[in-house]
Amino acid sequence: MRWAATARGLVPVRRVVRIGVTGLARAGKTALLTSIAANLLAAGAGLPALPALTARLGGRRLRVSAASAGAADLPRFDTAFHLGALARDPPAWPARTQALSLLALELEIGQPGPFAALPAQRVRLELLDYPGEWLLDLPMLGLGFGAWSAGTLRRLEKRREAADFLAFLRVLPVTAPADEALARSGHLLYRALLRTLRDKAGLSLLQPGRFLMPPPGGEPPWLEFFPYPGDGPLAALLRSRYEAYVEAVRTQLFSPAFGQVNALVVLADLLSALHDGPAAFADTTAALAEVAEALRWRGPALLPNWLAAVLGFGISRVAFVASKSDHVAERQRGNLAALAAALTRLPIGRFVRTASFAVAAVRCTEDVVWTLEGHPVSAVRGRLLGAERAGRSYPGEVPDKPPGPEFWAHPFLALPDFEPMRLPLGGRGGVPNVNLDALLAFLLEDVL
Ligand SMILES: Nc1nc2c(ncn2[C@@H]2O[C@H](COP(=O)(O)OP(=O)(O)OP(=O)(O)O)[C@@H](O)[C@H]2O)c(=O)[nH]1
Ligand SMILES: [Mg+2]
Repeated sequence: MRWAATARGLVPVRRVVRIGVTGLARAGKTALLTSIAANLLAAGAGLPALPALTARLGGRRLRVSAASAGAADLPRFDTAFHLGALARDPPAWPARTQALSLLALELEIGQPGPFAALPAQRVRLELLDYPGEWLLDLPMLGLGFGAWSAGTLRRLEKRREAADFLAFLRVLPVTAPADEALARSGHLLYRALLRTLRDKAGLSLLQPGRFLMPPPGGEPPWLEFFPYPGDGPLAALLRSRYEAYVEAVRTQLFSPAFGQVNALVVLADLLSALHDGPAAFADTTAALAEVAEALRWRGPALLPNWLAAVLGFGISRVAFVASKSDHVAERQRGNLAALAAALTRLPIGRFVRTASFAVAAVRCTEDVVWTLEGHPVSAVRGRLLGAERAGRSYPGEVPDKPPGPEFWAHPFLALPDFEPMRLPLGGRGGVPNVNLDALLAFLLEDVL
């Protein structure tokens, strides 16, 4: 712990720990932030909400309170609103996140045993809720316009939804003029295509993310580009816009107001990807691998990981988290965490601590043993959204590494939409979860 000399004598310096919660769209980020806030507040009130974290404290006192958003020019994460919705009868899940927001908590951690009379360590814990679409802008940081266009077009060639956009590209000569109307038509076609691929085809690996979820404060004119394999004045115009885009992403990521996170959580709904079939699984895992790769090899203009670590800033911890693990029973969750680690090829570097977890931020089910065709299986039981009574679900075995063709021959059965359990004390008693305490103990290890 660091100390500062003040008029009151030596007092501990308040540390700021900033954690970015990222993940593909609908992966469960907002639910995770809500649950972290509710459970930390409950643990701070002495309730047994986060046993692994409390054990890590080894008897030291923990106090938690909501902190003011401070001077940060970021919208505040509305914990009361989200928790209120979860605590309603019937409970409601969060709506889709439209913009970045910040959750700030004040932690006071008492000194150990003989030093208990000394002032507590104070930590301002900040968590950022990112729109899912933005995560895939990270891999673009390391790519030039040509390579990005080529990679993107290769993926699009396989999609019939891309027919109109690809037809537009086919009639464009390689040396097309730098014409604003052309740039605009191409951009609008490409942007509409991204929306279709997200909303109708359920794809994740869609770039640039800010085309789907624009940044706050209006759209800058340089947003108007699209992937284009040409090599003339139009290509030069689009390249300059692409570079301005990438620069803006980079600046936002490292500006104190916007990014500059110490730790990153990358959430992925791997169970839904397994359920949706080989194409959806390939799309999700390619997106995840691209993100892990972007964290591994930072672009040349960024500080290398080791230098950032030496200078004491930059991302020092990354947790890859398979979300919604309450869809499967405890026996399967180890496999789920192992699958997340295999897909991201952990560890990702010498100076970044990495780990994978299978978490349910808002646990909707309990484990039960079910006899299926004469054999006992570990299943789960919970109330389906809108249903009167609880039902059982056994989605099947979770693979611990990327599955081969034999897995897809017997695909994952059911992945129903569960309703959150009724919250104890209207949310003040915390939110039932799976493994949230282990995730927090990892993220906060440096201050614990
Ligand atoms: N069973 C279960 N379902 C969950 C859990 N967390 C989230 N979900 C489901 O996943 C949906 C999306 O969760 P969100 O927290 O809104 O996801 P998000 O990542 O913030 O989504 P965007 O803001 O759209 O990117 C919810 O509406 C729930 O249906 C969980 O812990 N368990
Ligand atoms: Mg959200």
